[in-house]
Amino acid sequence: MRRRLCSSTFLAAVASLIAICSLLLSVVAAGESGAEAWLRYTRLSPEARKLYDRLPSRVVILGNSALFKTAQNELARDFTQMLDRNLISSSQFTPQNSIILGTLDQLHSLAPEVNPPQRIVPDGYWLKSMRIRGHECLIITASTERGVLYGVFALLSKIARGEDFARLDESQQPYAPIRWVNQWDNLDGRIERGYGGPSIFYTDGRVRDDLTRAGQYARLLASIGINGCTVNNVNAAPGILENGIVSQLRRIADVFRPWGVQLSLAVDLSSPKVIGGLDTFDPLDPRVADWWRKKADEIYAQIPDFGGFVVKADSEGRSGPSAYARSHADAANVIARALKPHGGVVFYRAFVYNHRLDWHDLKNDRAKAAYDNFHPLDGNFDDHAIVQIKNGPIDFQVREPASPLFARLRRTNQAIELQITQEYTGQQKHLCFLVPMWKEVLDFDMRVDGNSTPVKDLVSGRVFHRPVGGFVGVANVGMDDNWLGSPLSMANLYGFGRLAWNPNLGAETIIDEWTRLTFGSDPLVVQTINTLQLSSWHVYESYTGPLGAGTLTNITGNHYDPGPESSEQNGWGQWHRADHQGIGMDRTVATGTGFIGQYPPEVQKQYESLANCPDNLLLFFHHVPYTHVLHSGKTVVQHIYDSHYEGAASAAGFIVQWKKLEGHIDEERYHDILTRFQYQAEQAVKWRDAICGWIYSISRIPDEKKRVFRND
Ligand code: GCV
Repeated sequence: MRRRLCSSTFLAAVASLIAICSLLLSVVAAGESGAEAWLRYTRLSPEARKLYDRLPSRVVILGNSALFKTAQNELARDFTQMLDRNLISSSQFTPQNSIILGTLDQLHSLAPEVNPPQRIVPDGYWLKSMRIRGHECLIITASTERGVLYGVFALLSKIARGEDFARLDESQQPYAPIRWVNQWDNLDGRIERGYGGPSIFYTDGRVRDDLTRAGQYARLLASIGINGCTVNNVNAAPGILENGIVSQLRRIADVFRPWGVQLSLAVDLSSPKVIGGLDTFDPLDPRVADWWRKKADEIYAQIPDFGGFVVKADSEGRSGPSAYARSHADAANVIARALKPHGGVVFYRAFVYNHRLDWHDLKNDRAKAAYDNFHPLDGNFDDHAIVQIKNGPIDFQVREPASPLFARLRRTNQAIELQITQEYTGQQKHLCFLVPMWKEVLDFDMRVDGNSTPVKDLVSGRVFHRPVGGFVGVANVGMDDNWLGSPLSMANLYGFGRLAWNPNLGAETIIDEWTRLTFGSDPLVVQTINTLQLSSWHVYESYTGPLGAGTLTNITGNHYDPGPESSEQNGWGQWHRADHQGIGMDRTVATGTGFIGQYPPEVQKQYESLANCPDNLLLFFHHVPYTHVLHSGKTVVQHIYDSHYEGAASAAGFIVQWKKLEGHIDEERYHDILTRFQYQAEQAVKWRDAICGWIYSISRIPDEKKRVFRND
């Protein structure tokens, strides 16, 4: 009997051991949805935890605002998660080892000897290990409360990535004050060009009751230093400014505020007429100015930290100042003046063009529109207005040169608009890490007045000493667990934030941080994912649009499938001008549209001559015969064939590389991403065959490697 009991106890113990093991296994196997993005803060191994043994367990919070509470909670929660340590919080410094959170002013009253090595600008922070009254302290300080929160996130990121720091003395400053995202959400809950599910803000014409996701989004944004979010589509419904909606929007601002994210709104210029009951929206009419003033006052009464407005006017059918023969500066200024007393700003988009261009006229060129519309107005915009300029002169294509307008606004605030949502770059179904592309634009030297003037210094206001400027990213996250629809695409949101904070960071550094935070630090995982991400833009470009050919995608439809013929013979102006003799837009000053003349002289020189123009932008600037020989020694047509075959092969290679990670990351994300790569590889073949077949059918020049046969 005793023996039987023993053996049954033993069996029960084994059974429960198996149950525990399978539970543990299922924890690993169940995987992750991606909802935590780069803020997973998983438990570090005992060995890795040792690195942080010397960090104090006591945290002193010198302020008591909502932002400080956020910082304190974030620190406490993530210390527990990562280090299995419970921090003891206090609002008083008593002499013992402590982590101290406070603004510089607060800190000075505690320890006047604490002096940062340089001035800390708003939102910047300083992490400093030092002895205070004989005790080891780690100070997280800043000139503003938001900066302290950013400092906390910086410390947590270091720990999550296993960075070995014994002592810290690091100050970080943002490159520019504007680091915002735009969401193109509609009140009905749909998102224009959103690929991550419905809106996290709205459903059925109203603000959602449950704004948990909006709060989590603000946390993600704050963790990478983003300080503003425009919560509705730039194709704005005038109704967004109705009183009933503004009081609902206030709830979004309330969940943003603890994270230091300011809410802003896209507005339609005709609002004074459409919802305001006036018979005009003429920006120079005093009644219109009065309407905007009162509207701003009303909003600030409800949302005291409101950021401002974004305006898309006279573009793609939107109303605009042209209705009253007024200028864009008139339109921007009437709104800027309403916002100024409250400290708000208006972003006026330079994305203004005629979408009914006559395509028969070879001199017409949509690329010229932003400069033509805004350069003559330089100096006419108020200080509280910022001209928001898309990175390229067309519209977020896979390869465009930097917009010349960046170099041509000397007396106007500007911000660059980058697109995180992958409208023309695979819609989150294809891997396309955009940081290398953005870096090319931000680092592009415009040679203004013959000096080094990279775009990042123009948009941040450094070159022309503008009071404000910066970076705007069109994010379009949605209700999908992983925010953008694909876990790997979140690297673009992370990368945007990191570049907006510091455009001098390398793409390699950014992706390495992101991969470690998102997937952990297994060397195989880090190396594989970094390599995939860093090659992905080039791969996507090679099978969808090599040589700067412009839009080969379905322009009149989904902006996703191949559709090279749809770009031509319509007024949208995303032309590639392919015919039986050659391909490319002639934008030269000598024989073409003259677009190149909008750049400063040294840049003009580079692009105007076929000999100097880089291959990857050749067809953006020149119309050449298919037999034109590139710098690489290949003909244009053969390059197009080869590029598509190489691109499709590389996309297939993504699957092979990814499969090496089986068992190294959680199953859920492993399988999700594997399925995406399998789909991408099929789509790459579809693109390859469509574009190669089309090029062959118009050029009639066979592929030297005899792979292309279609469309005869
Ligand atoms: C919000 C492109 C997009 C539009 C977008 C527009 C813009 O044309 O396809 O969906 O509209 O850009 O940036 O205003």
